[in-house]
Amino acid sequence: MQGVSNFRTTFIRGLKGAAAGLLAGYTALAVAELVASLARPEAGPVTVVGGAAIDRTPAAVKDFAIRTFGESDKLVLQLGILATLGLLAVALGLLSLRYRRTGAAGVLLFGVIGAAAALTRPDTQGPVDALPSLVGALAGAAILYLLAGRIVSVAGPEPLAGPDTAAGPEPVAGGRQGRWSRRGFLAAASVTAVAATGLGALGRTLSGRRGQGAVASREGLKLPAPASPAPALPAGVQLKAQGISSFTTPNKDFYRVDTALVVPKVDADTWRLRIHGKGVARPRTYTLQDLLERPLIERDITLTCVSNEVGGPYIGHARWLGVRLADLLRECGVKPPSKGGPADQLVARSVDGMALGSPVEDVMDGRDAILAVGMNGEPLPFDHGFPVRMLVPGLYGYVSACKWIKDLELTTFDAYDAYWVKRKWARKAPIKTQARIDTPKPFARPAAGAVVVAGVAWAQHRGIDRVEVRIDDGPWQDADLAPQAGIDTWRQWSFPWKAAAGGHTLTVRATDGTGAVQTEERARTVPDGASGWHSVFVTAG
Ligand SMILES: Nc1nc2c(c(=O)[nH]1)N[C@H]1C(S)=C(S)[C@@H](COP(=O)(O)O)O[C@H]1N2
Ligand SMILES: [Mo]
Repeated sequence: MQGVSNFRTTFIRGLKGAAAGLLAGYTALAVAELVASLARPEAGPVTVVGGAAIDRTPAAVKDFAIRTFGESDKLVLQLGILATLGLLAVALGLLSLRYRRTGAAGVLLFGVIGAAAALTRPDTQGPVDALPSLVGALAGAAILYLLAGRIVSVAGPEPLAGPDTAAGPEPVAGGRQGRWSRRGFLAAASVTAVAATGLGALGRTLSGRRGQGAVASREGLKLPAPASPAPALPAGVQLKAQGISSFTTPNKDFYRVDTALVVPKVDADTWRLRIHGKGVARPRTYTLQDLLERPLIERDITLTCVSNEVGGPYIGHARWLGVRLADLLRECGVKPPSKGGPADQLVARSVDGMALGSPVEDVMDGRDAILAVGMNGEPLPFDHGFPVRMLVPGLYGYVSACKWIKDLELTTFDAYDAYWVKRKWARKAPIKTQARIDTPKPFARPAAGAVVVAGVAWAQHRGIDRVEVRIDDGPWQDADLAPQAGIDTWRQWSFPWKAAAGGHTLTVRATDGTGAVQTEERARTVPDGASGWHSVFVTAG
């Protein structure tokens, strides 16, 4: 009997310790959330630790995360951080049963780690970013210390052992009756839970308010008509085949790849773009109004991510509206290297500390490199870079498509490595020719007989001249091509297949506008984009 009761006592103490740890962690995060809402929402502990983790993630792991979790990769990361913090909080709670001060100090240590993460983020605004983690940790440590002091044996008074007791008088431990203590703990724990929830909710509300100016500025933005409209899409760019991609990707379906755990909400009214650096004879800072007063161009451009696997989903097409980037650079006195300019790299920086580098030569060679303000007829969505982003047809997004842009610096590739280049991705990355089978899907079971095989092919800024399909080990056969909208866009294709019953491998390859056939050689996405032919296995029956 004695053994059972002892076990029960120990078990209940353990539960309370774990609860105290979790509540301390919860309080720390809630208080940090509140402080962040007053200081800077981007400096919340989960955001900065997540961001620091992303910064330190090797290219292969980042690619694995994108591949495995898709656009939920950030959610998975944040849940992972919360789960880890939860486990550590339980451990600290149990530790505090014996070593009260050490447990509390442990909570403080996490605050220091959070602060360090905040201060090493590329978009850090300085010491203010350390505040949320530090103040939150102080609150969490205090809560753990107080709650641990209220945990005593349920069976009866049992003085806390350990160095803390030896070090000095403890306010609550032992002494009083067990029942009182239990109620004392439950009451303190409940008050803590309610108070922390309230503070956290207040923080969330305040953070939400912060973006309201940006939201209002977006709603108030009227996009001017383009001086140079996009040519009308030829009839038939969109094939009718069931299951084929939409030629123009609706904004809400457009893929999103970036490192931002909190989507930047930039107020268009206070937004500025600075152009400066090597060989910039007339450095300048533009407001959004300055840009909107210029003649705008409208262009159809297909954007692709370097992390897109063969057959992958990280490609989208939109009609963009904005200013011609080369004109702006010329106005500032910039010359491309071929005209004697000293800078060969254009580094675009965003409000969230991202830096992407593009070849100046490509930006100024006559292609429609654009500082976009509009996407498919509306201002850029926040997810896609409001108020202004850059696009260079023919280049993967990570070397061209800076969202939430605020600064353009002319420099050299020798002098500076941009964010992804520091992480093993190539300095220069033109988009590789690719074709994708959209339908039938892998492992589909179409009825034998007439089956439409269809999909998309792309080789931005070179165009697509030909798409061929191969059934099993048969000969390559020409697919039917939809009209080409332009060399900067993808192109749809279809192939009428007479499917014999049984399993078949369908393979596709494209030829670009220069006559180069898409390589069969398989390459992974790192360092400069995947290559190889897309194939799907289907069973006709
Ligand atoms: N500020 C910022 N811009 C960015 C990125 C980023 O992480 N931060 N990612 C780039 C990458 S890798 C790609 S593929 C495109 C994706 O643009 P989208 O999210 O609008 O599709 O944005 C580019 N611009
Ligand atoms: Mo990308």
